[in-house]
Amino acid sequence: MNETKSINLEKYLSISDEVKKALENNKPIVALESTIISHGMPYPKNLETAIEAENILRKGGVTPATIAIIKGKLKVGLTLDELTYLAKQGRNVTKTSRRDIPYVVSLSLDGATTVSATMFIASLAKIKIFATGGIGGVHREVNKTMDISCDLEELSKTNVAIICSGAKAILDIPKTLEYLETKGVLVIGYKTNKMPMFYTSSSPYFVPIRMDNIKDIANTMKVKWDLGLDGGIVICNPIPKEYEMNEKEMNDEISNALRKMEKQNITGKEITPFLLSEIEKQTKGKSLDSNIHLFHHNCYIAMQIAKEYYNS
Ligand code: PSU
Ligand code: MN
Repeated sequence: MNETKSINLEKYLSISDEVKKALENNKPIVALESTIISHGMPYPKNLETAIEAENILRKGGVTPATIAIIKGKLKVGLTLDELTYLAKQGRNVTKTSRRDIPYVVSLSLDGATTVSATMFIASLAKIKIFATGGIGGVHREVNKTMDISCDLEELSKTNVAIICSGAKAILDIPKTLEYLETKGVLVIGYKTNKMPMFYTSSSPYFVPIRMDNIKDIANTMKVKWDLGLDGGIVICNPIPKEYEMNEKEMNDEISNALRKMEKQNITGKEITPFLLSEIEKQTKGKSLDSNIHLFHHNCYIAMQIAKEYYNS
């Protein structure tokens, strides 16, 4: 059974030499997603942001593993050429969640992996830690649309800890927290009692658990998985105050973007990229700057968690 599994994996999975070496030597690794590059930000800022994210990790002695699907191969660790290609292609690349992986692979297509697909591929490569901007969640009009990101389901079953700035303010945060609780997903506020909302460091909603030091977080990860409590962990790291946006202003921008979305009949997986780019246009790039800063800060904290987790 195991043998079949490893033969299959080799056929589909392509791990870079840098990541392979780190895996073999049990050195800290942090996974990064690629939808944030192709669908989350415009070129060339997306490329600069992705390169800087990798640099933050390397500077701290942690190996970055950016994940994407290139010509049907599940890639763990991208070359600069591959990163540049994804950044330039932008939305021409298929936004790939767990659902879309078999389609993208079997037709040898290129896929930018979302949180769910990145977690899944990271776990195939035995990578435990993943940094990004924000996770998907329950959308505000869920009663009408049933729109719930498959990121939440992935978190319920895949053993990867994700460091993010909470869930985007375009979502229904209380319902997202409820869903995560139902699924037994551990949500930790790093140095905060409140659920950060991506562009803003705080919100009216409490996180279930607060932790103030990296050691406690790394130990908690170990205990959870030692006990066979399968599933992910969401570590919420608020955007640094100097980069956050005004909450009231942000809510107005979001309402405008949501109205536009309805008028233009945007549905399904197009919703998140549409809202992000509308908000970016409306705020004249200010939200993009916040997005970049919070993402890099998450990489920095993920670097510290990875070092603690692998070295203790
Ligand atoms: N948040 C961002 N930028 C992004 C995303 C989230 O600031 O690009 C992406 C992530 O890849 C996340 C996905 O997994 O959006 C969720 O999409 P959906 O809501 O369609 O599940
Ligand atoms: Mn959706």
